[in-house]
Amino acid sequence: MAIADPTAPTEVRGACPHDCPDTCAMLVTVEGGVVTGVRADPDHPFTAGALCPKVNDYENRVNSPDRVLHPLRRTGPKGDGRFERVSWDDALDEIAERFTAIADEHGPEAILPYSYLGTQGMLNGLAVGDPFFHRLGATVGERTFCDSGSSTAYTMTVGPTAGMDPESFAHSRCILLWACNVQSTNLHMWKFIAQAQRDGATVIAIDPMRTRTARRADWHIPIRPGTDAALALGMAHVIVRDGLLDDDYVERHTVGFDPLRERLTEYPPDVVERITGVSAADVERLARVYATTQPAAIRVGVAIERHHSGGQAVRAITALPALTGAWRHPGGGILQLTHYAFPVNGLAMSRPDWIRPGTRVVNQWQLGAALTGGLALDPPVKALFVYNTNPAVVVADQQRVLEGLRREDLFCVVGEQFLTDTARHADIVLPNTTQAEQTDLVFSWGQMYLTLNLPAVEPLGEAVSNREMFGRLARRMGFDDEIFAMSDEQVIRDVALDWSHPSLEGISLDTLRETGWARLSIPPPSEYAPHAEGGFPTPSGKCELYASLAEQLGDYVVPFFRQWYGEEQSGAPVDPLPAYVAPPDDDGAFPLTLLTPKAHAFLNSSYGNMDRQLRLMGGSQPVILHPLDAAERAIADGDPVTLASARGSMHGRAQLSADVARGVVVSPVGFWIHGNAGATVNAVTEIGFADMGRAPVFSDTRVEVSPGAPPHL
Ligand SMILES: Nc1nc2c(c(=O)[nH]1)N[C@H]1C(S)=C(S)[C@@H](COP(=O)(O)OP(=O)(O)OC[C@H]3O[C@@H](n4cnc5c(=O)[nH]c(N)nc54)[C@H](O)[C@@H]3O)O[C@H]1N2
Ligand SMILES: Nc1nc2c(c(=O)[nH]1)N[C@H]1C(S)=C(S)[C@@H](COP(=O)(O)OP(=O)(O)OC[C@H]3O[C@@H](n4cnc5c(=O)[nH]c(N)nc54)[C@H](O)[C@@H]3O)O[C@H]1N2
Ligand code: SF4
Ligand SMILES: [Mo]
Repeated sequence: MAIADPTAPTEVRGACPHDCPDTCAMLVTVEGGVVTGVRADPDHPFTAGALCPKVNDYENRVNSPDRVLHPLRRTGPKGDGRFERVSWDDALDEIAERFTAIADEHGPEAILPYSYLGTQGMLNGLAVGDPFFHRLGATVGERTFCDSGSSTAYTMTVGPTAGMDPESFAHSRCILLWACNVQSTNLHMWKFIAQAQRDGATVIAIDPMRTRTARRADWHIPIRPGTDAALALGMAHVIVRDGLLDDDYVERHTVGFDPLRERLTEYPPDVVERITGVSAADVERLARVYATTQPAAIRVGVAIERHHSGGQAVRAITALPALTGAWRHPGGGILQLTHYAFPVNGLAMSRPDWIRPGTRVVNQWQLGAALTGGLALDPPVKALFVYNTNPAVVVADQQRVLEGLRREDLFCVVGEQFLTDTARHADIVLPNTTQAEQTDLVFSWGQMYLTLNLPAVEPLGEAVSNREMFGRLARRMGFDDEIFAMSDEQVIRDVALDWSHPSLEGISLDTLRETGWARLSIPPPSEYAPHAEGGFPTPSGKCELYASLAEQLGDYVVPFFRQWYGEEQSGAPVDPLPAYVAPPDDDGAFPLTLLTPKAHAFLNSSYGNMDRQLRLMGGSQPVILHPLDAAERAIADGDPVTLASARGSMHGRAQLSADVARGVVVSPVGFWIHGNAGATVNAVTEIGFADMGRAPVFSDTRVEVSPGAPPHL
């Protein structure tokens, strides 16, 4: 693709690459072949305004002196961070030799690919390495870090539907922000919520913490973590009891209402109060406001799934708009993920048909166990290839992950932009481009626009895109399949999307070159009511209050999260009716609950190394607790503290705030280990899976906070 003229200052159209629902349209300023600034495209209805505090100085990420710009080979002990520069040829030779030797000796399943959404574009994102690793015969890495549990629950209820258009929230009269910190994690959606609020809508935030979002709401409901299923079922109880149902909608567009009504008898408001900490009066009021103020919209956050009962919470919440008929109106219904609206050609991108029959699947959340013998894998993992993710920071069981990464007999390759805590452990680091240096086409999981990203400058140093990295590896391994040789443009035109799909009518690579982005060919937000007449893409075509898929498959993982579009996998039995299930009892040694939400100025662990963003986050890992909980422990604001669970401990800086409920501790994810005394929140978090979709349960972590640094530091 054309590179901008390197001499004149110019603006190039881009798309923010991050794993964020907003997928902003960026304008990248280039002067003399150098990126000198970025701004939000003012004409883009969703992005308009400013970029977020993470990305509004993206030029500093692109031009950072800390970028990895050449292939590196380790020279010191693993984790030490000492490397020497090597040529691409030498790096590729070494990888090919080691992979071949390991495959010969142990079988190719001894190679574990490991990736997530460091960049989200269709070319360089989730599926980019899959064809290579499937050809190799490597173990399949199952990616259920994020939203797999929610998506399983949501699709078993209403099917893979994009649900509400976020822009149609401007037409809502009642908005529930349920476990979603919009002001930090979905910033550009706020203007539509604010518009509705100005027009008289009631905005309600349901969150254990009084976040910057909750502060702007008309009503903040500080719920006990992990109990949302009970609250939603309590609301449904009141709605049924008080005759607030939309009988006609329930009759025509749902299945399973009778067994659900039976189940709801178990959730009267007083029982719900005992489970959730929300008073019975508030449960009643919430149910009435929600059911009687139409159109009513729900924005459900990803955070809700990270509890033992997380899937069932999403099931119960997703049932609400069908019970009240909220779907009838533009501005009514529920918004979970919009990506179902994009006809992504996952099968052609990921090539699950190349997976050799019987190849084992390892869930990426279990990396620590997989690397240290905990899963009793045969053959053991002998090689690890990490790209688009930073497991040393983002995955639970951190100390075992680090122990595994330090294994001298593990051949580890990391594709990265920076020397992350993970990359520091690599034998070979391969340099990857930023979004300003590559071509991509980006779908969104939080709005309805397709966005083209054009390269603004030549790649810095010897950095290459993920696509080019896997193209080079494939050629070195002798794989001659067409996909590895295709140009980016060819992939966009022929592979990435089903361009014949009605939602892409009038949109093509050529139109996108002119406009940069395009709204999908769907009705405007003021008219968008996709389920006004039912039509849910479930087995019955109705909203399944009693889920036939739960009955058939139990705890399955929706294809998007398994392989891009692999087979659905059945698992442990799941109650086909929503229910609240308490987390396992602890012995009382850890009286507080830890939440590790997203950092306002980081994108997961990205930007955890950037000065400005780190300063915005206060410079070091905070441990936020209620002043009364702190006083009981003789902890003052700013004190060094130890945060400990049955899993492990870490060091942080106490921050006292009545914004967190008593009994809850908040410590955001994303701070790097290096610079934080060897451990961050995932050294402490609970391991294991929730009730659906193999979502992690790290928000069911019981902890204690004590003054001072831990003895091992
Ligand atoms: N600034 C920023 N934005 C991001 C990201 C980032 O790292 N930083 N990451 C992106 C990604 S990958 C994702 S998945 C999304 C996630 O987006 P969100 O789901 O909004 O993110 P979280 O911060 O994890 O959680 C949101 C809120 O849920 C609350 N919460 C936690 N447990 C419970 C519970 O049991 N019940 C209720 N009702 N509330 C609960 C937390 O207190 C928090 O305020 O954000 C995306 N956007
Ligand atoms: N305790 C706790 N743990 C969590 C969460 C939480 O809320 N609390 N959130 C979970 C969730 S929702 C998610 S989505 C995951 C996110 O976890 P990750 O997807 O691992 O997110 P990041 O930490 O930002 O890591 C992305 C890495 O990819 C790199 N990268 C960016 N672009 C490219 C590229 O083009 N090529 C290559 N090779 N690399 C690139 C970045 O530099 C960065 O180091 O974390 C999960 N873990
Ligand atoms: S991280 Fe999200 S909010 Fe920030 S610029 Fe990117 S898409 Fe927009
Ligand atoms: Mo995520």
